[in-house]
Amino acid sequence: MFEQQQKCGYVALVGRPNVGKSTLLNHVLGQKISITSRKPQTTRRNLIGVDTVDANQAIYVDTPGIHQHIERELNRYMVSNATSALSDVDLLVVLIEAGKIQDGDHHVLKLLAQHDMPKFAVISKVDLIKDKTALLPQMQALHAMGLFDEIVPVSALKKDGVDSFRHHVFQRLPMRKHFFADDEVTDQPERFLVAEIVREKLMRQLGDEIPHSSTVVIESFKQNEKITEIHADIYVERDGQKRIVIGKAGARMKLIGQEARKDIEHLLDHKVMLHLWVKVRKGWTNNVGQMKHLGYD
Ligand SMILES: Nc1nc2c(ncn2[C@@H]2O[C@H](COP(=O)(O)OP(=O)(O)O)[C@@H](O)[C@H]2O)c(=O)[nH]1
Ligand SMILES: [Mg+2]
Repeated sequence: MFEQQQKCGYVALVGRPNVGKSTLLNHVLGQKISITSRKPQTTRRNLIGVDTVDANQAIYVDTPGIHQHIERELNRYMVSNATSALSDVDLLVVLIEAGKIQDGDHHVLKLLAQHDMPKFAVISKVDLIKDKTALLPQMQALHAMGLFDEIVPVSALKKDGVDSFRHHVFQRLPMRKHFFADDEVTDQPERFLVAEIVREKLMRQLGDEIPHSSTVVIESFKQNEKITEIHADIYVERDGQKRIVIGKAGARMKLIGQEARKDIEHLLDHKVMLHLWVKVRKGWTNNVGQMKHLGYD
């Protein structure tokens, strides 16, 4: 492709927690790079996913959910990661769940209005609405705000509207030489993606409290021809949480390990031996020094 014909730009996916930002990114890329769960605040930091088709390259930035309930330093870290993405991109995409615009959305919309790059609204999870005419009032309300260049209804899970969304995004990209090679999908190192997979299984397997108190650090990552051997530490905040993660006779840890290993083998396309270890770091989610130590820099 001639470089002078190339289009390339950064596209931020933003919105309140749990609207489907990471799921949309994974379906745009046709590959899972960002972990997802039913629980809010699964994504903890900005993560890049690159969608290249011929002359077009959209560099998506998946972000943590934006919200106003800052309880701990970790929440502050997450929200400031997300809001930092509002400034340095070529296109802002806000996701709003099908149904109605909620208070949490209004907060995000107010922030968006302070930035003057082009903006799209994606109405997400439209599969949850049986009668599609019920979407019209929401689309009209978004239109009436006068903020958006496109309003695109999407169901990432049903693959509905995803290609149309990609197409609209490509159309808005500035003429610019590609930043990434055509086959690059993310800038994240494998170690980070592996830690995230383990964290996803924790998010999905445990109740409400522990997921938000836990994190995963890869201690070692050794690859030979036959197998990749990975040691990962799971950090929680209290001894009681550690007991729950381990489960009766180690049953829950075993399950988390099995599920994570399957996904990691798929990611690396290699046989994996995964060793998990649970450690306690009292109050780490509210301690900037400890957070830094655990990779939230
Ligand atoms: N029904 C339905 N659920 C979805 C869709 N997209 C995401 N979800 C679910 O919404 C929840 C939150 O998704 P996630 O991508 O983690 O949201 P994020 O916090 O905005 O990144 C998960 O349980 C997803 O499976 C969709 O298109 N349809
Ligand atoms: Mg997410």
